[in-house]
Amino acid sequence: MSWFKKINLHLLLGWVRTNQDFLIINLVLVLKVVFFSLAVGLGVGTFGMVMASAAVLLILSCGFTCLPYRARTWLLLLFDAVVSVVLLADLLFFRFFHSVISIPVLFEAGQVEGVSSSVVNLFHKWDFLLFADFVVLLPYFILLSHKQPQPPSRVRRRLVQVAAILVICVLSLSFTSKTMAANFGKNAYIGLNWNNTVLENMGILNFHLFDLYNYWKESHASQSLDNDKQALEQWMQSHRQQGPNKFYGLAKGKNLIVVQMEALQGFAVGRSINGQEITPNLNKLINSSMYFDNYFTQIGEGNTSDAEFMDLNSLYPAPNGSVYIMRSNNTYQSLPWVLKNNGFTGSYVFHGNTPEFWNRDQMYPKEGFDKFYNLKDGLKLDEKLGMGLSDESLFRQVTSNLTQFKPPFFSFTITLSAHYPFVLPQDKQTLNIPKGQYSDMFVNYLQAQHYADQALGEFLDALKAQGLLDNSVLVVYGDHFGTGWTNQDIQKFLGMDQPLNDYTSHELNKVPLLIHLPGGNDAGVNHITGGQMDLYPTLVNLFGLDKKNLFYFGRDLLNEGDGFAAFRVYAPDGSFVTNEIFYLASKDGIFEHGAAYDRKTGQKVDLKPAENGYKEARWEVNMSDLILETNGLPQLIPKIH
Ligand code: GP9
Ligand code: MN
Repeated sequence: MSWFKKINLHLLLGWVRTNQDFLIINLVLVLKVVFFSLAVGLGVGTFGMVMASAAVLLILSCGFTCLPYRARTWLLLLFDAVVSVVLLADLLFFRFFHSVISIPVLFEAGQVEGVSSSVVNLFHKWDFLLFADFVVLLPYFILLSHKQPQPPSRVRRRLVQVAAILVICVLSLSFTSKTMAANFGKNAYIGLNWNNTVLENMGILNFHLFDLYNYWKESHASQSLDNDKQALEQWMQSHRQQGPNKFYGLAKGKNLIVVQMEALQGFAVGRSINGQEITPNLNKLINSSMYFDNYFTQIGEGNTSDAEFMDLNSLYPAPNGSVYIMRSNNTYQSLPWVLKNNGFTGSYVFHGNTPEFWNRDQMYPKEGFDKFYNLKDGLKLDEKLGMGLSDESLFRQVTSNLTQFKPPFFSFTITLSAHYPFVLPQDKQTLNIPKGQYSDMFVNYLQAQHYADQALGEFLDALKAQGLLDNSVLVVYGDHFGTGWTNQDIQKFLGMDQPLNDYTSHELNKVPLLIHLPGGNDAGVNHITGGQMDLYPTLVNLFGLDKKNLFYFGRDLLNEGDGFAAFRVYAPDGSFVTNEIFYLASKDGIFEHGAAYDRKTGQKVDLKPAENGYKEARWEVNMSDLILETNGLPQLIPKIH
């Protein structure tokens, strides 16, 4: 007990009393970090996570204790407010994207305005707890700062105390990160957006520090394609040879009309509710189209813009953030460029929103579009729905422009009315669904898709009436899944006898893809597995375009046998699907910790057959990242557009 006696208990209590504001704030913030962890479904967190979070909070705030009492009280409250706002922002972001905010995403803060109605819907009632402490702490701290005008200890002593706190906390943090590295290897610190290791073991605040450090390191590293250029060239050479070139050049000379439908998820297609078809027009179109029912969305955090980017370039979305925003200065060999090199007269893109959204006004010229019809230029906002122009009006205005273009042209239309939170005015909700059958969000989603389908039907009629359908290849696909409803909604709607699990919920990330050829030729259902990366090479083959000067990661769906789609962001890097198996990688980046499922039985199977696919998926996304980071396409394609 002698060591204990040496500590002057009285002194310690005195220190606690004079520093109670500092201790209370940090205790409250640690509780908030635990609240965050619970709210995003990671549980209360490990002991290490709580300690590491406390350590980083103490490091960031201990300097305040050197200041005069009144200043430090207010600064501590401000510190509490800032951390609470960060946690709330992370929480809302997580509910939408299933990941926390990373530095690249901050470049996209401008998008928040456009989706503000979506943001409001992301709040849960318990979120107010993140700010509830201010009700008590604000009056208490004001009182305290009046009662204790100056801290008793001298400046030198206070500095020693701060130094002691810093040393203890830094030691504890390095211990936790060493333990983590020993358990998970250096993988723990890479791919932070899909890799939960830091988040789970060190907490959200340390995650942000690591992310900041990674960002700083990457922006100072001189990345180069040199080491991988040869491997990429060789890979592409054999990749180009794949398949027997079936349907090659079938669409030569025709127009290409592509429609990307907002949040159109596969499960809505071909289904009815209370005897009413949800997408009757699409269902009819399927009968006269090549229909791909195993086509997956492969988007990352760039949502709609990622779907566009893959469709037009066959490069993967960025590991975080949106390529449209972060890589709009690169040179691309996008579909409009390739079509132009092959005799197309022009490429036109239509979207009923402001041109800045997703940085489209910067990106479209880079992708080779000749004109972007948007709310500031070319489109009239004569009927507003949700975020912008109604789909019906958009299609009307698209049609009147298409009739003016000289064939063969490429037109690309991106719909908007079925955007989250899917709320349409009463007169546009034409499905009869009694209240209480499903959650409001799910009902609104079905109504919105039904409305978008009706608008598409009007567009099809107009195309037919103008004779355009006979001279064009029409492509329709969904950009990504919808969100916001409950798993019970889906289970009930699809008549599933089991609740959704990790695997079955990923199977739901299918979106429809239809390719309609003039006269409804070669129609039929094609079960090949693929994803949005594959549209570009499929069209390149159909239109008989010259592949020599192209670099793409996707596969031609009309000539590929096995089927393959790799995922990121919504499943950890390395996840992929083929005709037979679905491999879901683990969030710690270790192959053996992932799970492979037989797609026929839904049962977990041996991992061995997934190994090659895993390696391929990791290689492809890493190489795609490298190409984007180094603006590498001009090096791989000598005569780029
Ligand atoms: C915005 C629209 C919606 O213009 O494309 O984008 P999302 O929020 O789905 O990415
Ligand atoms: Mn979208």
